Amino acid sequence: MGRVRFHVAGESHSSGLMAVAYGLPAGIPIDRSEIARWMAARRSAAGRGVRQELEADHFEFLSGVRDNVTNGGPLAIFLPNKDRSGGSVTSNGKPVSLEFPRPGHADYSGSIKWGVTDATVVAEQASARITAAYVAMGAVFARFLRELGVDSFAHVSRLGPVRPRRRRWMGQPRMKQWRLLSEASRFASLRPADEEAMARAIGEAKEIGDTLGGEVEVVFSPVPVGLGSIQPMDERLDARFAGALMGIPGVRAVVLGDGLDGAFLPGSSFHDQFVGDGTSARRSNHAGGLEGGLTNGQPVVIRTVVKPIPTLGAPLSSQSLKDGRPGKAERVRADVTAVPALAWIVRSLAAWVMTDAIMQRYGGDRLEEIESRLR
Ligand code: EPS
Repeated sequence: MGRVRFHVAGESHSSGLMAVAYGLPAGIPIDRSEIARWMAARRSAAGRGVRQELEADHFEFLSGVRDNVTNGGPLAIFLPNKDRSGGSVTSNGKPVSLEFPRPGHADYSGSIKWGVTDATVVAEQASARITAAYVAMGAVFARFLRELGVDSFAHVSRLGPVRPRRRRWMGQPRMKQWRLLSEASRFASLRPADEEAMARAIGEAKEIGDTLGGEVEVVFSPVPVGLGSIQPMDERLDARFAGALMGIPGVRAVVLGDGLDGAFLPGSSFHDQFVGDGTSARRSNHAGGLEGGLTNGQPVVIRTVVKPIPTLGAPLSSQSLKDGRPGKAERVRADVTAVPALAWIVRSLAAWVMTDAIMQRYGGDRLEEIESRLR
C-alpha cells in the first residue's frame, strides 16, 4: 500500500457516489471548474447512452479543502445521483428484475456469490457509474502532478475495428499540444480522420444492437528518474500501474510501453539504448519509461485494453437465475462503448499511481516542500 490511498463507494442508482483520498499534501489548488470539466468530458464522451443525459454529475467536498486548496486532511468528494431508482431500468423506463444474467457481466457470479435470483443487487455494484468518482478525484491528482511540472494526456489508441496510427512517445513530447487535442475530442482522439472512423463504427454497432471495446494510451512527461521500487514486488511501479488500471471495470489487459508486441523482438531491437550524452536520453522508448519497477526518465507510456460492454441491444444467450431455463440476457439501458470515456478514467487512476510514487520519493505535508525537493 502506498502513501496516497484512494477509495470510492456508492452504487449506480443509490443516492450517490463518493471518493476519498488520504495522504495528499496541503496546498494543491482545488479548481472546481476544472473538476467539472473532467467530469463533463467523461460523461459526454462519444458512445455513451441516455443515462449520461440524465446525470449532471454535481459534486461537493465533504472535507479536505479550505480556501480552494487542499488542507492536508482526507479529501472527500460526494456526487449525488439523479437517477436514484435503486435498480437497472429497461429501455422503456420500467424497472425489471435481472433474472437472465448478461454474459461478460458480474450478474451471474455475483448472484451465486450472494444467493440472489435477481442480479440487480450485483449490477448496482458492478456498474461503471463508479468511474465518475474515479474521475472527480483524478482531476485533483492530475492537477497535483501539473503543479510539479508532470503533464499527462490520454487518447483512444483503438476502438473496435478502428486502429489509429501508432505514435512514438519519447524524449520530450509536446505534451501541451497533445493534451489539448485529446481533451477537445469527444472521442479522445488525436486525429480528426480517426474520429470519423470511430463515429462510423459506433453508429454501425448501435444499429445492430452491438457494443465495442478498445484501448486507451496514457502518457506522462516529463517524469523524474527513480520513482517506484525494485522490491517489495507489489511496489514496483509496473505492478502499481497494472493493479490500479486493471481495477477499472471491463479492463482485460494493461501494457507497459511496447511490452506486448515488443517482447517477441530480440533484445537488440527492444531495449532502449542510451544516446550517450550523459543524460537519460535514449534512442527509443519501448520500455514505456519503466525499467526494473522504476521510472527511467523517458515518458511513461501505458496502454489499457477494455472489452466491449456486456449489455447488448441484441441480447446474448443466457439462462434463468431462478430455474436455469434458457433465454436471452436482460435488455437494459446501456452504452455502445465506454472507450472514449475510458481515456479520462485511465488518466485519473494512472495519475493517482504517479501521485503516490512522487509522494513516496519526495513526500511532505505541503506542496511547496515537495516542489523544492523535486527541484
Ligand atoms: C452502466 C449502465 C448505464 C450507464 C452507466 C453504466 O446506466 P443505466 O443502467 O442507469 O442506464 O449510463 O454509466 C453511468 C451512469 C456513468 O455515469 O458512467 C453499467 O451498467 O455499467
